[in-house]
Amino acid sequence: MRDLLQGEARAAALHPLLARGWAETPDGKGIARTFRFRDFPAAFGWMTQVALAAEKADHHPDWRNVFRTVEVTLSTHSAGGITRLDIDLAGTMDRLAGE
Ligand code: H2B
Repeated sequence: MRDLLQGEARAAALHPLLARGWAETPDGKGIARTFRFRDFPAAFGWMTQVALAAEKADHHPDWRNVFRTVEVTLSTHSAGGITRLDIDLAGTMDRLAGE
């Protein structure tokens, strides 16, 4: 789970996320997406749900909330790049956002 994804495996794992609005960060070590919600309670409620899932997985997002937007970057810091943990957490975030 914490092994760096590289080459074909990385491309295949990223493909569906890129189609849903995620993008690779300029340094190639993470994936990023900005989520927009109806209002602040919706944004913060989603963050709370994600926080519980992240803690359970022992894998945590880098994120920034401004009113009803949440900017997210996912990277496995200990591995120095993208692992299955980031792919899975991105999927959880999308699902909890109703996508
Ligand atoms: N989250 C992320 N995104 N990257 C990590 O390397 C990481 C983490 N490491 N959450 C975990 C916690 C580590 O610090 C604990 C001790 O397992």
